[in-house]
Amino acid sequence: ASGEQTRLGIIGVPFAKGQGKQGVELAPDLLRESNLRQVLQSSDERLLITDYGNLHYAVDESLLQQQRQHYYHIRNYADFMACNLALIEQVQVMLQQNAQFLTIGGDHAIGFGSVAGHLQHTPNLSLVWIDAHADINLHNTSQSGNIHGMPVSFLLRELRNTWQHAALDKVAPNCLSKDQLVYIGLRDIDPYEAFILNKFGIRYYAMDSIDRMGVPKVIEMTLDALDTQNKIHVSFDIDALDSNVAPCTGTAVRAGLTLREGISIVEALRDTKRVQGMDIVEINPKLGTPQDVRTTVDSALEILKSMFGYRRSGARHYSNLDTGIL
Ligand code: Z70
Ligand code: MN
Ligand code: MN
Ligand code: MN
Repeated sequence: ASGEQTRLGIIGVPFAKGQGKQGVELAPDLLRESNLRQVLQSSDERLLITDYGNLHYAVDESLLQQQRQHYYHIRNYADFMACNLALIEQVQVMLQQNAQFLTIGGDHAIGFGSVAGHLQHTPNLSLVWIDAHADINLHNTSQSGNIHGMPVSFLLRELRNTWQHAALDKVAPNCLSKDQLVYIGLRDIDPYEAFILNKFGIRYYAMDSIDRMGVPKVIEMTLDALDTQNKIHVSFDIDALDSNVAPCTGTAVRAGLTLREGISIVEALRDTKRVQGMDIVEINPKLGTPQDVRTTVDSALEILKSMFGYRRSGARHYSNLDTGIL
């Protein structure tokens, strides 16, 4: 292989308490058993992959107290915060040792720690949140009490004051400004989430925008909106994809992105050479048939492969192949 190597760190976060269904915690090991490492490696042999295993965390008394006093009305706040505190540290370690990182969920509650950790290493960051859902509920607007529907509200400068008892200035002082966030793929937005998106003028390309403009235009507008100096974090909820290609997920929503649209979006982001962190979340192998699991994992691997090097148009870095045969 020619050219220099790119270091990629991988962390599994088997966290399932951001929603009600068991099974998402199995996804990191399932992707590993499905040859994630080999798939990525063969997509670009210049990748130097380090797998940091699965994240562990411990819940301490002060978090339980925050939960009892302020956040008893939502589910598993103390576990959520303990896991994300550990992830915030882990992401910073990975970025000290690698050029890029991949966080494998778990449910989307871990999007908070993954992006917050990224922001502590790289304060000037843009976020592309690819999802059927906006995940921007507040503790007092959520209809479900599930924290996987809230992580974005912990990240945005304009909303973090709604988590006044979470000590965010201490655990994650760097936050994201709303004009460095773009959503793609939304089609299931709660009423109060729509109110927030519109009140703050947050950019989102819901499925109707994709139908009207197509992926190339949506990507162009996304990249135009984001600061060209910034690194990019891509948080990919597998439920952004249509349920026929990603059936095994807690809330499969029909009429989503085709696999080709998903790959197109990820390729275009990858081609900016500014993507420094990615999440893949909400894969639940306990839902659906073995064939459904296969389909969902294969779709996830296609998405990850395209993010970390594979080109449908053919690899271009094999100058060592020029050995005189042609
Ligand atoms: C809803 C809530 C959600 C994923 C469901 C749903 C959120 N807005 N996110 N599935 N991945 O409960 O807040
Ligand atoms: Mn670094
Ligand atoms: Mn989500
Ligand atoms: Mn979702």
